[in-house]
Amino acid sequence: MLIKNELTNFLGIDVPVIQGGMAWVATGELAAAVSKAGGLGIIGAGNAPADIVRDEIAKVKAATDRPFGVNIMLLSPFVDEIVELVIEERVPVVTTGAGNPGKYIDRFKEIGTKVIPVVPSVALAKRMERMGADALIAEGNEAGGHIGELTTMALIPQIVDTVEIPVIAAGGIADGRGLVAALALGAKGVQLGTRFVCSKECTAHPNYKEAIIKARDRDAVVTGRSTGHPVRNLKNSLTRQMDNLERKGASREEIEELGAGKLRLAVQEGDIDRGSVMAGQIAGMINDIKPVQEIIDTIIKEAEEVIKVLGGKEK
Ligand code: TUI
Repeated sequence: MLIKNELTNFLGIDVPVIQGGMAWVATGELAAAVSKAGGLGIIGAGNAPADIVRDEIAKVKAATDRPFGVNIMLLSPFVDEIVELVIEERVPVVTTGAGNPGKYIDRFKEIGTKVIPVVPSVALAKRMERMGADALIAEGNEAGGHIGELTTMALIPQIVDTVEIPVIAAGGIADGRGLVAALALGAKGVQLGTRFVCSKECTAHPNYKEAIIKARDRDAVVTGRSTGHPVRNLKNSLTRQMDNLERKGASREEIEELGAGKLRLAVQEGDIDRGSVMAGQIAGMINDIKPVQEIIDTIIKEAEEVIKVLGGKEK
């Protein structure tokens, strides 16, 4: 198999495909399905307290012995209790988002939990490597949810050239072509979010999945730029209301208040007009709901075909 490398060996997975730790969306069901299919499934802790996340960890452990991870969203008020939970449960891998996890890294490493922070810049990549991160997820602006400034195309090679640890590419990737492109830029694997939302095992409301399927190339827009926490989500009443507030020069508090609870509203209640339907720019390319195993198998098959066409040799 062409696709095995130092990252798959290090993580103990079959294919270099990691599932994004999406708040509310990345439940134990989805994470278990991805890990069973040979990738790395990730539970998204989001803004949930430890008791909720503990149940999701139990679901994965009951479904598979394969490695999995928990994503810690560093803006959450429950970060400290999630850190304790992950340590108590000996979760094999931690990814982090929306901040600098530096002060927690040593504690994870002490118990052998692998730490993979999401970084949006070369500066943070360097800092994370110095502080002991095992690998990095370099996430481009094409991604859904909370995003950085740089595109995947520009960010990946710059980070790859700066650090020694493996880099995983995220943002704008949903198929085998994207995987090969990421490998060409020097990444050792990819993280997919939006593609896995439209999987059979994902427990998000059917309306949420349908909104991604209906989305076209320019529908995944950025709101909340003025708050310092820009978010990419599908255009709807909420994004228009956000735009109006921002244009009027509303305060950060006012804009954040409008956004509060809106991801849950879309994911769980299925209110895709007033809720925040976080999704990446690649949403326009996703046209079906497939089982996780089929998503992963298709990506690998496509990637191998692309490599063959490009003149690579199969091992
Ligand atoms: O974290 C994500 N995506 C997310 S988190 C989220 S929940 C949320 N909802 C509304 C507003 C804010 C958050 C929804 N989607 N992706 C990983 C990611 N991390 N993207 C960007 C970053 C990031 C940004 C700044 C990581 C580190 C960072 O560091 C700043 C610093 O403190 O140095």
